Amino acid sequence: MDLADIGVTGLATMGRNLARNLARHGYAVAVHNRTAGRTEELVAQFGGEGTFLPATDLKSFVASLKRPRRAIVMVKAGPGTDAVIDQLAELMEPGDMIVDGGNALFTDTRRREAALREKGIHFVGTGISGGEEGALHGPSIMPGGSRESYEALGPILEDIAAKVDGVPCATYVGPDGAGHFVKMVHNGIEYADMQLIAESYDLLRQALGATPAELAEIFREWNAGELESYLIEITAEVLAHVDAETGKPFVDVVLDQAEQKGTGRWTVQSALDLGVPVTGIAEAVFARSLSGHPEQRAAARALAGPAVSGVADRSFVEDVRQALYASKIVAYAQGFDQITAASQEFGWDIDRGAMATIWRGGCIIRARFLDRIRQAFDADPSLATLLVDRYFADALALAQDAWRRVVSTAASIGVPTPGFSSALAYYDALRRDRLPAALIQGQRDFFGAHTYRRVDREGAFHTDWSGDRAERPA
Ligand code: NBP
Repeated sequence: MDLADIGVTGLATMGRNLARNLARHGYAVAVHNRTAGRTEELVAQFGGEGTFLPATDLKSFVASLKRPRRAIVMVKAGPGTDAVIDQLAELMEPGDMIVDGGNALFTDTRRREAALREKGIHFVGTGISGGEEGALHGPSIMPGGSRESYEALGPILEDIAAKVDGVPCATYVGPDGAGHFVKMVHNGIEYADMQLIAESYDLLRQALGATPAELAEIFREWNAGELESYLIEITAEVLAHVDAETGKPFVDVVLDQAEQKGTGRWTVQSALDLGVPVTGIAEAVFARSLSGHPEQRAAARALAGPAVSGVADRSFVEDVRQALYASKIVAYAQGFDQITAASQEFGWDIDRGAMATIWRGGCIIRARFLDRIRQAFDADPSLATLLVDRYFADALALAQDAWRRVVSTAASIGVPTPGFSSALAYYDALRRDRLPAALIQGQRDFFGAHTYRRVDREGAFHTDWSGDRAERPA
């Protein structure tokens, strides 16, 4: 019997398209789904695209794979993933590989990898971005796990991944949960990027009184410059779209409550644990949460606000473009800081330039700008922050006046721009010679004897605030 090069179990949107992508690249693909109907449907509809080996149960699925076996799990993240992995592990042998291509939480991936390593099975937690289109035509792929497993899997993953300038958007990320961690941060950055674009739209609409169709044109123009990206491109499409039923702009008939599946929230939770200020991502997650509280918003509608609107002229468009670019640089810099911190914490040794390289195509945050990030990390792999790379430092210097005008205009006309404002605050805080954290240290020592360090001497100190206010070494 002919055996499959690789298998996919879980044939909903993502798994089905990934299996088709593999088959289209000439791999014989074993396919399986808990509910057999999906497997039959795949083979009936797309069987002509390549070689599919359908299986009705996991035992025959595993039996149809070449050794060492490579099985990709594409099921809903959570308990379902555990159930499928456990069943596969029972059927597999040392040296075999289980690839989890779902959006698993990286700590779950670390746990699963450790458990399977005991059995000699390679567990490869893999981030896959690009949605259903990406899965079919070339996603960005972020595999973790052992280096050894990448030797067997890498060539296939690189084959089916998106390509930019001939370079595949897939590479080895690092051990155990590194792949899923990087995918999580990718999604967090996606949240921040979307929020910044949404703020640009809102501000221009309020300050200029521009229509969605006019704004679509502005985003189209922006997409021809340094902001060129998939998210700007689709923003123009969404803004230009007209609702067939009402004839109104689509964006005006959609409920203004943004959904979230959880990867943005995970990114912020992990950033809090790691002590990395990912303010852009956090503001984006919170902005979605705020939008989802209609009762509070209805109650607050009567609160006072400024009586001005339509205050800007056309030069404001360029100001907002600059503010968007500068805030975006900050959001990406913060995301890369989070990757750096986790890489150190978990000993992953992640190559940040390589991550920027595999995000250039296939994924949702693909953008021209990622090439600049790759160049920055290639030039200095130990870069303290992306903001100080020459290209980005110059871009921020060029943008900062406009950025400040945008934030102050937004505040004066009462349009919320948490993304722009917090990015600017982060930029200014990082630049500061002295931060008010010194005062906070004093407060902490006052009420809790938490001690402080001095600028002029080594060691920790405490002041006897309730007594003679003398300072003593702690
Ligand atoms: P879903 O996330 O909707 O999951 C549906 C699949 O999971 C079906 O094949 C279903 O089988 C299977 N499944 C479930 Br639910 N519980 C199971 C269990 N206990 N045992 C076995 N199978 C089980 O599918 P998707 O949207 O294709 O996404 C797959 C993965 O890829 C997810 O982790 C998702 O987060 C991730 N992802 C999705 C996207 C995207 O754009 N959709 C992008 C990137 C990553 P059934 O047919 O028998 O119900």
